[in-house]
Amino acid sequence: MEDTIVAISTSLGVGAISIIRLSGKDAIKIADSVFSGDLKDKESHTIHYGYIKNKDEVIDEVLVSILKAPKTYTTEDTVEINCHGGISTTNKVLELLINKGVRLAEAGEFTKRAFLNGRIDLTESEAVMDLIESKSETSRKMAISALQGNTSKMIEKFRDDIKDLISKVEVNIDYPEYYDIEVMTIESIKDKVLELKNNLKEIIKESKNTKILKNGINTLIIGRPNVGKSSILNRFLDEEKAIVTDIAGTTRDIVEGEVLLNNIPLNIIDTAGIRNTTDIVEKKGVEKSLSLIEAADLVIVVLDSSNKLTKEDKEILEKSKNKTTIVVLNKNDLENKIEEKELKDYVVVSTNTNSNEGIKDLKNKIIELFNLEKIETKDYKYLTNIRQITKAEEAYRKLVEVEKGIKNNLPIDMVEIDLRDCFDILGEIIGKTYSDEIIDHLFENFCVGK
Ligand SMILES: Nc1nc2c(ncn2[C@@H]2O[C@H](COP(=O)(O)OP(=O)(O)OP(=O)(O)O)[C@@H](O)[C@H]2O)c(=O)[nH]1
Ligand SMILES: [Mg+2]
Repeated sequence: MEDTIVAISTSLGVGAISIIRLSGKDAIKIADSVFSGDLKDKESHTIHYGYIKNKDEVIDEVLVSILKAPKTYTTEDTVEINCHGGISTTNKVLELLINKGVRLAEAGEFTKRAFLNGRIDLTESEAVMDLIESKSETSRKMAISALQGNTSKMIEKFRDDIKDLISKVEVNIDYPEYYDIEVMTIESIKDKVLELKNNLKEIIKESKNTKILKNGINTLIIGRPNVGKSSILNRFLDEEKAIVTDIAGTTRDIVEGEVLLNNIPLNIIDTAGIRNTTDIVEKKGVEKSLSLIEAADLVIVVLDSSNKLTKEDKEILEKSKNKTTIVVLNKNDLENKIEEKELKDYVVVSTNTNSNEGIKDLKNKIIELFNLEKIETKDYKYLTNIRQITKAEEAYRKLVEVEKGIKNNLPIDMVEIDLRDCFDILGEIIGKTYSDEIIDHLFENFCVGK
């Protein structure tokens, strides 16, 4: 981390201001070399007005912030240049700085430096990206909670408890001659292991649920042609997003839309109607519709209630049976031909997209099925991504081993090995132990300039 890096930290497009950020030991010196005034002897956390110049040519009128180590985002000397927004000015200033010898930052490199320099841990680094990407109030709250260190604190508490257990065990290993003390120790740690195991299990379960809160509910609308799938999507979005006609096979490819339901994004996909067809384009659409079932969190199977259930309807219902499914009986303004008992195993909502009838019921059903009502009261102290959850599951399995070891009267030093493994795995969640490969991979998914 010897070199100085630079990147455009705002999104590149037309806007009033763009911010170009430099970090590293030469940040101030290099900014000074293209600035009209003198930046070198200025105090930390001060802002300076002037021009960015390429020799005698004025490139832009700017404000430059000087932030000296260690109280900066990366903990290194940092300079932020507020230049005018827009693509050409911002790029020109960036080009000038690169010509002066700074290196263009990789994706996430500023945050990676903040982590490697010890200012934030791994869950906090991940929270930075979550915060930038959050699309709803709920995901924002989760991200800021993790960024404030709540996830880290929870993991640290686990590690402290396990460290405690390890020290109890170690006392016995140091005095092997007192066998009855070993028995007593095993007795005394047994309850604590069970408690930790149960707590971790609960956290994993809750964290998996909250993943949906963060990423939204992937909702698939599926059904035979002409049953009213696109009409349902349009009513949900309150706009005529998908084309609706009375010709079966109108939707050929997927149409996507997003709405917030109790502050949770509902990512809705309207699909091509399912039927046997020789039309090559439609056939591809049908295959795509079916393939999307697997990745969906919620499948809305739309039926035309004015027609008896067909073989295709039953096939679609069968294909969605392992998913959270709502069956929509659409066109309820027409005479009903589907008997209630045929759908007795399903959550059913009756709708008419012409009058909007039942759309509110459908939304309420989703709120009920995904427990969205109670979400606002959650305390957001959870693991926030799949990496963290996978590690927690590994740690949980180690605690299961510890429990088994105790039950089977294994030598206490064997039990200690599993406890130590558990401690290390929990450390990986917050980045106490890490490999360069994992860290590189993790920050690759960040945006440039953060
Ligand atoms: N009577 C009645 N007609 C409806 C209702 N909903 C949709 N329709 C009509 O049914 C026809 C098909 O609607 P779409 O929304 O295009 O159906 P789809 O399922 O998306 O059809 P494909 O894209 O072809 O698979 C249109 O003529 C709509 O006006 C309803 O609740 N009642
Ligand atoms: Mg359609």
